[in-house]
Amino acid sequence: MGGGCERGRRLLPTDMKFDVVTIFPRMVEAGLADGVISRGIERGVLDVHVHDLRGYTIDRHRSVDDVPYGGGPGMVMKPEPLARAVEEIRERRGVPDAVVLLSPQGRIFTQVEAVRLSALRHIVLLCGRYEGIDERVRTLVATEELSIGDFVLSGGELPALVILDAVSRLVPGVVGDSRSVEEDSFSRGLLDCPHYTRPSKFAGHKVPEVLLSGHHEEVRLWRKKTAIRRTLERRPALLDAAALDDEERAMLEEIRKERGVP
Ligand code: JEW
Repeated sequence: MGGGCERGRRLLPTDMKFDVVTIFPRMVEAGLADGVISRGIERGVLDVHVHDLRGYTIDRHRSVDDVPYGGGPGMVMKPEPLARAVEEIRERRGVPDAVVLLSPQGRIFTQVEAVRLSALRHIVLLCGRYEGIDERVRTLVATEELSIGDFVLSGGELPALVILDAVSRLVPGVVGDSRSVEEDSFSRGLLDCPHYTRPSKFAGHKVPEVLLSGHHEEVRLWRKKTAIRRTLERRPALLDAAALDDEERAMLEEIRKERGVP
């Protein structure tokens, strides 16, 4: 999906290419069909190819897995189809900047990792299934290994879509209004402030008066303060890592005093 496209009037190359290798291509394609990623593809900014791993098998049964050496339950993904897939991608689409193996053993994917990957031009995502992948894929084919968090999943397809979404929205032109990307809570290192829309009274609960007041400076200060309060209450470790400016540090002090914490 995607590729060179008439953006503006000129024929321009895409800003970022992804290749996803999976035994469930329809599952990945379904995740690309709507939302941010499909918009990026339509605009010619993103180019995503999904490859069916079985297309890179050469045996009659199109096997992608086999029993583990040493015995034990479950199956292990064979190295040859994955290595062949990456080799063909290299030949047809150029040498990628990263070959990412999705796995629970990987480094945890965070917004910092998303920003790093968004500076690359071409990323291959390898999705595993079964009990795991032959170790030689990790050492010979992948350039890095990422996990999306400490929970059990059945395979790498959802992690690949998570990474595609988080990285794509950082590519200029994918998200319509670049202000929403800059203001995203994790880019600032704080949780988001509460949001309200009409009606001004719902189920007996009113929208905070300051948001109806039309005082832009007061609104700005309220949003900042509620964001810091929420971060302190729900994710205090984020505050240690956040680079707070003078105003934000003063607010944090105020909130700590209000709560009676030293
Ligand atoms: C991820 C690829 C391939 C999970 C998260 N979970 C798990 C797990 C699996 C097999 C053996 C041991 C643990 C399932 N699995 C994957 C899970 C990625 C595969 C098989 C994954 N990020 N990435 N949180």
